[in-house]
Amino acid sequence: MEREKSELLQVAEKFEIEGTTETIEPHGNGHINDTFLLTCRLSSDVVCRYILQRMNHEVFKDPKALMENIVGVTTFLQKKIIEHGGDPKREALNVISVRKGGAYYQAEDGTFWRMYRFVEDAISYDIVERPEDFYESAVAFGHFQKLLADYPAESLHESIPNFHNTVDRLQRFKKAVAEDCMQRAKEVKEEIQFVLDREEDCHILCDMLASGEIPLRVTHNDTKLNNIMLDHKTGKGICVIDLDTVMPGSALYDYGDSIRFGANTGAEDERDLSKISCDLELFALYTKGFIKGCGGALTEKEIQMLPMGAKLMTLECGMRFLTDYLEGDHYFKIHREGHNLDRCRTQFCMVKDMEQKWGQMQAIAEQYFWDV
Ligand code: ADP
Ligand code: GN1
Ligand code: MG
Repeated sequence: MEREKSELLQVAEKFEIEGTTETIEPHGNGHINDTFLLTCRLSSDVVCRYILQRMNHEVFKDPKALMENIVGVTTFLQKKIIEHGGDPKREALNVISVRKGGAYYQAEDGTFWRMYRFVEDAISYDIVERPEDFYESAVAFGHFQKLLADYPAESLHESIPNFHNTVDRLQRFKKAVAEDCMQRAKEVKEEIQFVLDREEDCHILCDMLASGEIPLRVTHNDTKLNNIMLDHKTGKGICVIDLDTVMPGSALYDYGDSIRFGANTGAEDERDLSKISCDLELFALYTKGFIKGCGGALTEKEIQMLPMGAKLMTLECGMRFLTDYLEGDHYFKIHREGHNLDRCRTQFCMVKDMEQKWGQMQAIAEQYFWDV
């Protein structure tokens, strides 16, 4: 560990940091990148903190294109935030450049690194502790989408092709079942059948996007609660983080992914499935906040389809966890045997619960449509 720390500090020195490096520790609970919190000392009583990340380049095959997206989006957001009288140093991610130039550093061992200014006096939650936090995250994710409404979408690289193409995800899932390279399919027959029983659902949003029934927008695509920083003092969603997947997508992806994670009464990897359900109060709160944050931009059809967005993002994520389990856990970081299978089961349990509460979920979405 000490050796790793000194190597990490050497990487940190490649970036335009202020002060002298002091400590570096693993940070956060992301499933994809390796994240570290770096503390630098400016004077005896002033420190400056940064986030150093080893980008997962198995997942993001083209780190250069990825960082072009992030620099483009954060620069755009900073300008908008200034126009709105906000603080661009806190309300958007700030990329720290490499001393030799550029937004990322490639080490001799081939790993790719980037650095952000640490958003101070704010917190990201791994579970909803207070309903109002979930509401504020909804307003902020909706607002984020609104701010990016006129971003030149054609300039964005597709950092992960077909990221929320549920039909494509289904094909990849079927391939993993057919290949069964870890010989795990026999243990998860029930879960496999759960997906196959919902094959038709997987087409709904893709078809609507293709026909133009719902619009393609610039979206975040990974809106779980720990990808937003909430201000300590005001409780407001201050800064949307984890911009790796900002790409053209549907508003329903962003809305749905937040419900999947935050309206669940249990953790994403809970083993006791009796703790898993879709909390309709949280569902209603998020719906209200997201519609408000989008500031009138959502179409009637989109609002009508919000419950479907929630169900399909949850089904898709469960299918992704199951695919990774079948393929030998190479995509999502795992911390125990069967971790991806546990995650898959919570998602499917949540889908089942949503199906039972379908009428109520639709009534809630409709109510907020008329309220706005
Ligand atoms: P991953 O893609 O692995 O989820 P994230 O970019 O979401 O990585 O970072 C992981 C965690 O690190 C976040 O959930 C958050 O708690 C923390 N984090 C990331 N960037 C910042 C930042 N600029 N300021 C403060 N905390 C951050
Ligand atoms: C990953 O990066 P992180 O931990 O915020 C994943 C999301 C999943 C989520 C499930 C790039 O999000 O798509 O919904 O795990 N991100 C990527 O928790 O695949
Ligand atoms: Mg994250």
